[in-house]
Amino acid sequence: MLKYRFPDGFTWGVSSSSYQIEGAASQDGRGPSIWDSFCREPNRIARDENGSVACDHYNRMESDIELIAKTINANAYRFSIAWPRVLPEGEGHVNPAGIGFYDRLVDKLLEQGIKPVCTCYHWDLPLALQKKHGGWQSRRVAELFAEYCEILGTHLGDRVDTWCTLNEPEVVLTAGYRTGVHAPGLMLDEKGVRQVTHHLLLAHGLGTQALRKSITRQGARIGLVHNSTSYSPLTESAEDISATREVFHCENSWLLSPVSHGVYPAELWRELDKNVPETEDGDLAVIATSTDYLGINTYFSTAMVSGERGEIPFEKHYPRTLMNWPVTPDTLYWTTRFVHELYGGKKPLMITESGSAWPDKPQSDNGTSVVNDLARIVYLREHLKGIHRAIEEGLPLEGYFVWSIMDNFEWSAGYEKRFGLIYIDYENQKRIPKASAEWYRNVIKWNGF
Ligand code: GCO
Repeated sequence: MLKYRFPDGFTWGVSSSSYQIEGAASQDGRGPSIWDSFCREPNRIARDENGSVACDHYNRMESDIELIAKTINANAYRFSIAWPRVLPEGEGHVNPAGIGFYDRLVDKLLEQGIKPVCTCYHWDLPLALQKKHGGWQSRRVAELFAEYCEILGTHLGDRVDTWCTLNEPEVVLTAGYRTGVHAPGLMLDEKGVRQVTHHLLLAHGLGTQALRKSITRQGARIGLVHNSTSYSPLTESAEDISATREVFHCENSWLLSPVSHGVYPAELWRELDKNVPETEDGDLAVIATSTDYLGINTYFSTAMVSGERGEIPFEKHYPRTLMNWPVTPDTLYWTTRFVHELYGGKKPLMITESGSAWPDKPQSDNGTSVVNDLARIVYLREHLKGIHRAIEEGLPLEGYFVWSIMDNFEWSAGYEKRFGLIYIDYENQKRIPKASAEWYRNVIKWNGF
């Protein structure tokens, strides 16, 4: 008997991204990305680490997918495609070995009974497009992204179950173009950042249209993956919920209002004054091109109370993960609820990333290496209770993807921050399924816990 039973057909997934796990950075014709270049700049990445080898997944893909099937048996696997592996210059010549790798990956997933969920862009922009056009500062890159999506749809669109156009445009623009802590490491002024946002949103709309016309799989779905800045009411009083919803809208509407409603939020547009982005007629209609679901990535939230804003005293005492993020299990419920109320309409939602980093270390148990990541199990269990509540209340939440399937390159933090259900020993590329993998496999087997 399960205390938390999930609907039949609920999608239990795991997530990863190309630059964080593939390695093989210059193998088989892959062109350089902005992250290959960014990692070579001094003091950008912890311990000057980089993704040139990572988990060597490019050379271990078949055995990795078999391991996912055997140790977790996820229904779905969300991976991303490295644009410069398919188009080394970002445009023009398609690299046969590059698209061939993803062709084999999709076939391997289907052979193992795992639904392929494909993210077209998870931050590894071809360096050639940064040099030639200035990356997402250029409208041309949004158009080239659509051409790239059409190539993906043409080659993989008969088999991929679900497409994600962009992963987290919010993080791309904030970390890549405002604070500069991510590639391409720029610190633009407000108008520059808003123009980058507009081009990313335009890329999502144009990419959706390109996929829609090139994919042939019946019932395949296309959507955006948004990293929500999340808030949870301190109490469930009407006042706290209302105040929290208002802050949630204010912080997420710049991206989600155009995508969902075809308009930039009027108040924020007025506040921006001369810093509003240059747009062309029809842009907002393209950005609002109909999609089939909305993916939400969220890891923690800030507690809010009506009448005041800012840090709640006891928040200092929340347990924190290795990323120093507070453990706030209510996040998934409230984020799902607010996204649905504000932007979702009838659109299905999926939690496309949720997880936690801990100081995982293998121990020997009768000669076998084990990783008892009990904190991750508790994190997953408590957060899934929020998912279950949302579903019980009728919210259209159809899937959950753990970030991440395996430890990987955590961007500017490098490899120290381990998020995986599978431990990676980077000295010898050994894979060790953690206790959380076993726990999650049982959740999937029983469709609940
Ligand atoms: C993100 C990215 C992932 C991160 C993960 C942990 O959401 O920032 O999609 O690539 O590695 O979220 O920070």
